[in-house]
Amino acid sequence: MRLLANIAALALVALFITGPAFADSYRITVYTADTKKAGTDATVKIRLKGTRHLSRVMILDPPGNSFERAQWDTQVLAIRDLGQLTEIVLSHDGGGKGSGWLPQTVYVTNLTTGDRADFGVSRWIYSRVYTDFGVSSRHKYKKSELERERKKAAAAMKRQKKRK
Ligand SMILES: [Ca+2]
Repeated sequence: MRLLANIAALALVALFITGPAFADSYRITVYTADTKKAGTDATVKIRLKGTRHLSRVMILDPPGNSFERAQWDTQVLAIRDLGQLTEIVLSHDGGGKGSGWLPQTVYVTNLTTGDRADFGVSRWIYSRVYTDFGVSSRHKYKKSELERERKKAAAAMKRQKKRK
């Protein structure tokens, strides 16, 4: 039991050390295609792969009715610096009616460093199928632009909260 307690204590310390203070803000922006039945109400998950780390599988749940046809959705997540992003993995749980989902593009911006990776998706994501996409292009925001992007991200989150 003491060993277990020690492990638990260590885990807590590790959590504290690697916690939000050391995390970067990642803005994830998704555009769902303007195609019949492209939208979904399923619980969408994403995993980010970078040159340094692989994130855990994270639930993407932007405020409001997200991932509808021809709609932009934005969410900001705190994740430790993954290095240069190389890949994303998309999936969903099949929830809701007609859960098939057709995202067109996913932009992932590290709002701390100003690095944006763009992913062309345009492929149907079906229930419990993990589909990975390689980076299509990259962009680096200048310092002045980055400030604007941070404000835009905050505004987008607020707008969506109202829509809910
Ligand atoms: Ca939806």
